[in-house]
Amino acid sequence: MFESDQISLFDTATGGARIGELGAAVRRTNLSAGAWVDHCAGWVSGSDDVFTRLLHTVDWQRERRPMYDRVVDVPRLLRFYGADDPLPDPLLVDLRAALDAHYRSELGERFGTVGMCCYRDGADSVAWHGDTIGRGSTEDTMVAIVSLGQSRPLLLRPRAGGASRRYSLGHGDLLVMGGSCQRTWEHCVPKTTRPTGPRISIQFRPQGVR
Ligand SMILES: O=C(O)CCC(=O)C(=O)O
Repeated sequence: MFESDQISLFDTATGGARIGELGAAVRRTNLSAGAWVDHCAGWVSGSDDVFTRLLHTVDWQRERRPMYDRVVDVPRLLRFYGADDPLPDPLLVDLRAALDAHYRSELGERFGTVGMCCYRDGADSVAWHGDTIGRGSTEDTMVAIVSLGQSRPLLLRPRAGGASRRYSLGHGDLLVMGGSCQRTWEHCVPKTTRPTGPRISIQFRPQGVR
């Protein structure tokens, strides 16, 4: 950790949301092939107002993509912010700074971009994939996810085959996929038929990782 980056428990400027300490609160699980996952339940507290604000004020984008012989709706809303783009809430700035303070020495660079997904209900989902459009296809890296709103499971499975793992991501939880995770494992958020409220996933990635 870099001293100048040190951040302890603090109030953000966002209506009482609080970011907890990382460190002992983070539980690391080593997966196979140099992949690992860090999990910190309840890292952010008091974030109901931020969640509601993001849900209603972000200019969420609907995307469509080709699938076989058709073009289909991507089953979630999306918004992407480049490293130099203004972020839609000061909490996101504080989260990125807190992640940098904790992970920068291990990651060797700062988190830059912020991607957000809005899962409106249980019909929204993301299929099995790794973030391999950019450098994650060839380099170890980290993707940090902060989850707000409805709890949804995030599943991970090794590309080489084998048992999957399940993390239930609740309101304010942090999950970081690290090491080779993007190229040796895949992750997904499956659909569910249970009554399910909205969830926002906020993903912090180093520049060039997509
Ligand atoms: O919903 C999540 O937390 C995962 C999002 C994800 O996998 C992605 O956008 O690549």
